[in-house]
Amino acid sequence: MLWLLDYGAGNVTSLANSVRSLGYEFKWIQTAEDIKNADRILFPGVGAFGSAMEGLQKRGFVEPLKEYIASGRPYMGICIGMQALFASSVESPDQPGLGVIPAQVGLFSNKDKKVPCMGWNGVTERREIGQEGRKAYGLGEANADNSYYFVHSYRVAASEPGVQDWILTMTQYGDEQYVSSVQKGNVFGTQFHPEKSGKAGLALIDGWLKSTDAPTKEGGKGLLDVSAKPLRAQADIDADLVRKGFTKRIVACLDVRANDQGDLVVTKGDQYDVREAEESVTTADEHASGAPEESSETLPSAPVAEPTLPSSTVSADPSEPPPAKRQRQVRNLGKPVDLARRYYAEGADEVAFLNITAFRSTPLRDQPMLDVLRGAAETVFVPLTIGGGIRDTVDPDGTERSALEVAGTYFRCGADKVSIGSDAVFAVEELLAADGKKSGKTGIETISYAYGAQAVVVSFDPKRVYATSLEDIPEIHRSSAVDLAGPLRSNPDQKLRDDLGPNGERYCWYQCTVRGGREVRDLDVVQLAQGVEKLGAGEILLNSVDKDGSKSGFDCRLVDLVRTSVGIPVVASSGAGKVEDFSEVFKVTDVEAALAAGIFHREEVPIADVKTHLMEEGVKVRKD
Ligand code: 1PR
Repeated sequence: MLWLLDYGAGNVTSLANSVRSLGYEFKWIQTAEDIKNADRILFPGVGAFGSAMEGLQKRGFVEPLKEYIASGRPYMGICIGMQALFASSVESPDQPGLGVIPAQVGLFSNKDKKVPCMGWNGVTERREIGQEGRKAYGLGEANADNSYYFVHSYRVAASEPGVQDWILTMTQYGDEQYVSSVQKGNVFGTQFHPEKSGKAGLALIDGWLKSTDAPTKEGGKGLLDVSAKPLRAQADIDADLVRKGFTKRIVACLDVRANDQGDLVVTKGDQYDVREAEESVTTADEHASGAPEESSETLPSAPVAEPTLPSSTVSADPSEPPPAKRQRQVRNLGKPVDLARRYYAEGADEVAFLNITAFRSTPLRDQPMLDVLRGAAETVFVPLTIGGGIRDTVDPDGTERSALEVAGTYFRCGADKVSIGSDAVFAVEELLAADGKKSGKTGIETISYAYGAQAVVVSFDPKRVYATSLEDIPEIHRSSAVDLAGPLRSNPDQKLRDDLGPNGERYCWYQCTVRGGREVRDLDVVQLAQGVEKLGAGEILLNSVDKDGSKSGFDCRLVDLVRTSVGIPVVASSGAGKVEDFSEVFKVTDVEAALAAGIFHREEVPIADVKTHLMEEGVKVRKD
């Protein structure tokens, strides 16, 4: 029997799903006694080193775990589950680790790179472990360019003395080489998340499960020990790491909402208007099932047509069903779980769900959306983000639900990150009003504290406000204004096509909106970006109301503006129409990821074509 260790933080559902998908059963460790009796243990740690060790201590698991490992039975640790093996971590210096590996976990330098490190990277073996060793650890063929998903700020430097005879694989991020997996005797640990690393990750878990199948308490079959194999030449390792390297991510985004028949569908707007251009007749039955009470798809500039009732159908008899009416239907581009599975199979590096009907009720009562997430997490083994309605809410019965509670529910259903929209704008407004003093109470802060910054994405929905001269822009927003015929901030030599306003305006500033673009606020996109970074967000999903659904390419000036304003990763979104749009945004800006919706939903541009094009253009991407 396989035992999974859950110390109560983060997304352990994904690992459970991946183990199930490989045909293995498991039990959750509940007591110290379970550890004593376990045959093999998988520890999927998420979050911070200190809270993980505290969680183990509180449950009385520390000593039993040390004894278990010393007994020679197989142990696999993931992320914090690997870091917990070390003596200590600079993340929580007063909190000792399990001390199995006599070395310390350190912090990435952010001089030449973004921290947290979030994305796909290659690994290369430290020793000559041969085909047999690669098979035992599910590492694939010798020259396989497998990438794995990493999310972390702390790492073990490859030069750390105490870890030398433990290093199984190494990875490079910026100019640092660090330990991406360890192995010695019965112990195996990965810094990356195999349960979120697509087919390569599943193969790795499968390798460990197969090679530790039916072990005995005395060690049994256990694991192949490769820790004494001869070292590879450092020059070969260096060359391998440079060739593999950190990749740019391609994200598929699904805007999900209830249509007029009450079904959850994937929809897609142009400038956030998700209804068809033409009116059509909605039947009486469809009306009866109820359209959302309030939804975010209606922009002031694109009002939904008022229902018009043909006079011949109007009846005064209340016993008759309500008459048919004409209105613009919500665009239906497919079922959320089916589409998410398709994108996973096609090689998407991440999948994001934005619940755009979330205003109408509290997200925790939205069972269909939670089911979508659970359904997707069962078979989609890349990171999943969920957004929409993540804020403090009150149920109709008066029960208060915090943003943290909403996020926690999503994580337990299989989400890896939550995306906060409107609430982030309000939080930054409060922050500015308080002269930059944090309250500690906003959703960003509470979720980031409990689950780590990497779990908190903020989704921006800015709109351009055009001006013919800089003086026409309010002074407070002038420093973040953009010259639409000028160069990029990050790269003044970069030639970019002019992108003037509808009346030839040369400048614009980017104004933040809330409630799906319906309401503008007196906040610019740089204020928002710097504010959410200060509050503890780990990533920015940068939409553009102007570009959404336009297929005219990403707003590279907007992407560059935000990218150069913060140190956290940014995902460029809105406007992708062809493969060249992706190479443009990656080449002219320093953005970490690019997201598209419409072209993927309508099968106009396959994800594989985007990746092939990027590889041809010399942009590193994950090969599936
Ligand atoms: O404010 O925390 O409840 O979050 C609501 C979330 O829902 C926000 O992240 C907001 O961006 C999103 N949202 C609200 N209304 C809409 C709408 O379309 N009516 N969708 C909406 C925003 C934009 C992107 C889209 C890209 C790429 N959709 O998600 O996927 O623009 O599209 P493209 O490649 O087709 O151009 P809260």
